[in-house]
Amino acid sequence: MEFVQQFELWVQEYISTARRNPAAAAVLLQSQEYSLTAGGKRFRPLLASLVFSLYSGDVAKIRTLCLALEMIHTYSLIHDDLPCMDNDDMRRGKPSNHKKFSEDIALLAGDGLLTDVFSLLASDLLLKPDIKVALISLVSEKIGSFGMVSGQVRDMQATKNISLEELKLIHTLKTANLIQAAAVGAAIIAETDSSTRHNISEFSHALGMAFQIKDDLLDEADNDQDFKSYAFHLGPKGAAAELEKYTATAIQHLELLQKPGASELKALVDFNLLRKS
Ligand code: GRG
Repeated sequence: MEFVQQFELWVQEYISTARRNPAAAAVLLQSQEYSLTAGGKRFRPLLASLVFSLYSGDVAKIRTLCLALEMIHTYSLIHDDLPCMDNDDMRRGKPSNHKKFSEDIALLAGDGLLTDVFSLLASDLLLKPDIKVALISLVSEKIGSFGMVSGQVRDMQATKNISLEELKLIHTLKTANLIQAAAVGAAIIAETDSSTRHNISEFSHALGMAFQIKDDLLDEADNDQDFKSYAFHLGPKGAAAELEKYTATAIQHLELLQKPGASELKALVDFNLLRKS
């Protein structure tokens, strides 16, 4: 079975288990399900699965990490769309969560998704305790006050005078950090050595930066006037050159892994270059 189909089954199982919990408020679960199943690309779980499969075939071991990544991604999008943040009415061609439900439910749906990640990771019976602690530590570091949340605050506070250096930091924290958590989390579960993990960390940081620049370029029509985009700072050609640069760095680090199976990861790097959404 293709990994993404497998992942969709895991999401459905997760939703069914949540529904069986008598404490859960029905509307909260409906709101979470709405955004968890709204047609995301599943890029971060796919990345985790491809890194993991370089070292192990026991795919059940990355189920929780993959669910956690998508739950965090979903929470961040729900909150990002709220009127107090980006105030977006639409997401993935559908009404954003707070438009479909309400602001209070959307806020709490995100809070619940984020919190539930940690109980899921802590209670996974397939993972050894030291691995669970390492995953919880990695994920919380990448998305918390010293990671994605600060990226969002820096983004909100950015002004027209923002430097390219600050823009890169925002993109590292907002976007690359969760992509790194996917790849490094998979390397932790696969119990790889520290030099392998270092390469995977560098690879995924470069991929994360490339992912964000591609996103900027896809939105180019809106973005060349948006001072928070690479296109604004470097022009479309300069932004495309940065995309090439980060893509090449990602591939260099993949090659250092010296794994024939890394060709699938290379295909994912290329997918980012060519993607249309
Ligand atoms: C609210 C704490 C908090 C953080 C929000 C991640 C984020 C920070 C905001 C979302 C908006 C944005 C442009 C984020 C950058 C990352 C990015 C390119 C997200 C889109 O990811 P895709 O393309 O989305 O994987 P799909 O729809 O495919 O799941």
